Amino acid sequence: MIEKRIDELIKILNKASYEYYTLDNPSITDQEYDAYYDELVRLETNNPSLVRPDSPTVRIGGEIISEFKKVNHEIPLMSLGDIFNEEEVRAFDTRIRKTIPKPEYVCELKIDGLSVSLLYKNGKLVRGATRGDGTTGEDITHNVKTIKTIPLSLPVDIDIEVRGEIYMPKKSFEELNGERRKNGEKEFANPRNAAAGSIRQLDSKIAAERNLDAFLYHMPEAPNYGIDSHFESLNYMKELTFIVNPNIKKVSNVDEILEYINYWHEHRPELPYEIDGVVIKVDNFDDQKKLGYTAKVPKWAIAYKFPPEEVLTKLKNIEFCVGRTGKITPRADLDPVRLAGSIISSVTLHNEDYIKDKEIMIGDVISIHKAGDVIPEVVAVKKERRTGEEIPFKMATNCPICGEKLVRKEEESAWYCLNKNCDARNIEGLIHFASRDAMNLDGFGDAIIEDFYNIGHLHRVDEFYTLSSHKEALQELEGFGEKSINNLLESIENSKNNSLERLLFGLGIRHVGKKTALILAQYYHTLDNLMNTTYDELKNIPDVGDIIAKSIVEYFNEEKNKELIKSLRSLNLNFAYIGKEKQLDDNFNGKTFVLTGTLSIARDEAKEMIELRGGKVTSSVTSKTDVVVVGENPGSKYDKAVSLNTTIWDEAEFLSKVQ
Ligand code: 0OW
Repeated sequence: MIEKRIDELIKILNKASYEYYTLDNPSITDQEYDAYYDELVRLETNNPSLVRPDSPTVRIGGEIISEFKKVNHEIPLMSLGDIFNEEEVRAFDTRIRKTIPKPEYVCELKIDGLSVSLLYKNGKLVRGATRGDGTTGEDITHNVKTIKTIPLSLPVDIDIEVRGEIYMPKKSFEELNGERRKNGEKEFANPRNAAAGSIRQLDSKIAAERNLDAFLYHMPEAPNYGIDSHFESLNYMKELTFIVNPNIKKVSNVDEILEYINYWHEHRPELPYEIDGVVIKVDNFDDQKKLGYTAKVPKWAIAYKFPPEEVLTKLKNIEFCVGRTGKITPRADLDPVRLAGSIISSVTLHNEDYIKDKEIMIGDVISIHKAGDVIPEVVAVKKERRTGEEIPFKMATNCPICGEKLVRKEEESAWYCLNKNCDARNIEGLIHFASRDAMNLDGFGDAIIEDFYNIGHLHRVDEFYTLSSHKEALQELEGFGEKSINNLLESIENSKNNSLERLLFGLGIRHVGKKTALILAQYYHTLDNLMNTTYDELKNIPDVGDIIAKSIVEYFNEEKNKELIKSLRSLNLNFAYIGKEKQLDDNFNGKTFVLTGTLSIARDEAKEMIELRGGKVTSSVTSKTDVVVVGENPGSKYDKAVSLNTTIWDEAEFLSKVQ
């Protein structure tokens, strides 16, 4: 009977998949697996009504959802307090011992991915959800099903929720970024961002290709299953065929905790996935209950965060980059080195003073780390490594691209190339116009823009809109097939409908950044109103002021800019503001906000919500900060806010105020 055969095949295949991916110890060969799999596909194709939700054929994805449904977590997903050094580890243990004289601890690696909640009914996976703000997450079931170590069904037909971390293995991350580099797409900064970007795909076929994996580490209702301790719950999850991290250790004193921390700080590079620290938990559930919780985190657990990874490498040379404003930025050319999940081969040296302050010489061995986990930065020069061969740094005197003599504005630290026809400035201007925050011409990598500039098809931003007449040149670009050319031309065509602030920002008017462009677009509504305004009116707009007003009036008085606007108009670009109107709200109006940690909504979205209500978003916490909005894994900004006693909203509170 077909149904019976399908049931048999699903059992065989899911068991084989568990042995292969979770135990790394298959009991049938790949050929046997494929034969069973093909038979199941045939039976399902011929009997669509008999397809089961726990069939391994769902692993390849294919379900496309239109948007993410919200999910309410019955039991909120907690966050963790952070500590950063040995002294704080000892303080944690001392604090615990005040309530629990002889605690047992469990030490776990802190997987650097994104939290997930898995719900099983009658032993079948029914829902996967992101943590969100802890109480409201997003339904990602369609993507969770493509993760091969997450069981589609359990060996027993029970209802249970388990929680853990979805991550992207380092190898998969390297491969994915290699692909994206080849296609001229923006690379992911680190495996966590790559995992978050992958799990938030609407099309599960894409998620299925991303080789995501997971470790489970928490049963929110373990006591209901007759389990008395965290370590026992981990063993129970393993029996249920969940994948639990193999490096979890039970210890009974703080020295063993520190030993575990030091061991994994040293052996972290050998792991096939990124970790950003260690999680320490009191093991016994009665003890956890006695210790209790704060508003956001359990008092019986803590996350020890490793210091930002620092690596040594050689500074081979210093090059000078010319920005679209003509600003010259020295950049260190390094011996490529792996740092926190990516390969670093250059690092900015900001300006001449920065180089002199750090006494950097060409040929030096320097240490670099990732400030804020993403941007590589020079920590120091290893002077003791000097051999005498090093070459003192000399600031360029002429533009490396056009030869123009460089000028340095008084009191400014930067040198500039003021040649308006400098090729580098023009190329950077075109790159800026196409960039994500400006006209967002998708698929236009910097190299392609430079190519087209050099062969003469793209010298001014309006020429983006006549590229379709150079299709043969596009075809010659490597990696540019028919599909990617059409995608590119389509994205250029679509950009004509952008709201005015994108065009204003894209034009690269001096001192008119993304924020100012939005203020001007919301104030004037059309480009013509802006072009016909007066210096006085501009100057009096809040957050515009004298310098920006002068720069705008000068820009629109220049003949070549008038000519450009005329050309863009004839190409039918939208010159009107079509963004969202401001609605001032007392919770936000006139207040300064800082966002920290990972929010379930995009940063830009949260920023726009605040600005549309009259608020301002800045990047660092000061005494002038009115509110700090705290997401998952908040960083030092959260600690600063606590120390300054700044108002703190978690994401739930923020979302309730923007409703
Ligand atoms: N990232 C992790 C991890 C872990 C939770 C449940 C009880 C207290 C927090 O590897 N190994 N264990 C927990 O335990 N949480 C982890 O990650 C959390 C999720 C949200 C903030 C932390 O990253």
